[in-house]
Amino acid sequence: MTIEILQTGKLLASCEAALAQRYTVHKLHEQADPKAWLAENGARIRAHAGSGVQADLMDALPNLEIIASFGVGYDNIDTKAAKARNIRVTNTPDVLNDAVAELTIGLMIALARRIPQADQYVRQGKWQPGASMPLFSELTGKTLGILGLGRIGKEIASRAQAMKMRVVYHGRHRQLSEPHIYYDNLVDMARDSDWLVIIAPGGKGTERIVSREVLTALGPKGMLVNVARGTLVDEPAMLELLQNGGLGGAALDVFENEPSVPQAFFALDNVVLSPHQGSATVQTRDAMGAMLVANLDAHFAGEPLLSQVV
Ligand code: NAP
Ligand code: 8YV
Repeated sequence: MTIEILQTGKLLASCEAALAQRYTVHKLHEQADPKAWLAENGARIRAHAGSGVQADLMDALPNLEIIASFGVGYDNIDTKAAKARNIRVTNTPDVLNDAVAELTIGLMIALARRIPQADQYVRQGKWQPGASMPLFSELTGKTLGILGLGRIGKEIASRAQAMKMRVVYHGRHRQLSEPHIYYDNLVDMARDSDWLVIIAPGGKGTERIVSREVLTALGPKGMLVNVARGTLVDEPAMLELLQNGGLGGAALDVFENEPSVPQAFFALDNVVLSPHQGSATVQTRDAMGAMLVANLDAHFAGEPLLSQVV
């Protein structure tokens, strides 16, 4: 008898194929009446593959043993509820560090040099004899404050150093093995930085920690990059400061209510927008899918999990 598992959303094709080879996969998002399907079949489900699992779904799956999440961030899983029900939770750390760090540096250069705007300038025929775009800034010699010097933050730091930037960081703890200057206060770090990159986890503990005060401290020449979660930033305050010159610019891969992005951002020249693409390369997404599957396989073989968060 094969093990029955549940998806509640579409997954990467290579990941879905690997799951289908090993397990009987049910797709809740393809059911005409998901609630009725759960009532009838929920008790047979032993694993969830994907992301975004809340307590009500756990209750509808009384024999759920494991939630194998696609992604390193697990702010969209109720880990407290999982723990209380003895459900294990896994994620996909490390395999995406390089891809996210690459995109971060890419967004920084794109914003500093207005690469998307320059592309539009040429395409729209504005590059005429005698015409030129304004001069912009560069990364060289600037100070980068990293909020969250974790697995991905460290990869961003080493790439930023290759861009001849000075790196400082803020987190809840000083990391003695790191050579960069530590700030225990985020406002102070923002005040001393030219760039602020956000790469700490989402969830209740970090909600809007990049407050109006932090953004104001970063200031009119300051550049913000968010590749973590939209929830870490006071988005209305950020928008207002970008509009009135209180903040120099922003490169945003994540948003508070994504994929819905406030239209007001579209009118701003000091902004670069990206649709949550941090890990979005074939090689990284394949590796994330393989890790999700490997966690399920380990669980059902009674072996140690690769990456357990609960
Ligand atoms: P990680 O290794 O756990 O690092 C997280 C860092 O954040 C740690 O250095 C931690 O330091 C700091 N931190 C945690 N809570 C904090 C708080 N309340 N205040 C200040 N700092 C805090 O995580 P990671 O693997 O680098 O991933 C980071 C996040 O990136 C993920 O959770 C995910 O949301 C996001 N992400 C986004 C994309 C994308 O596509 N845009 C892709 C992958 C990941 P302390 O413990 O010292 O506080
Ligand atoms: C997404 C991410 O998970 O890993 C994370 O935390 O934010 C991304 O890698 C990925 O876009 C899948 O939805």
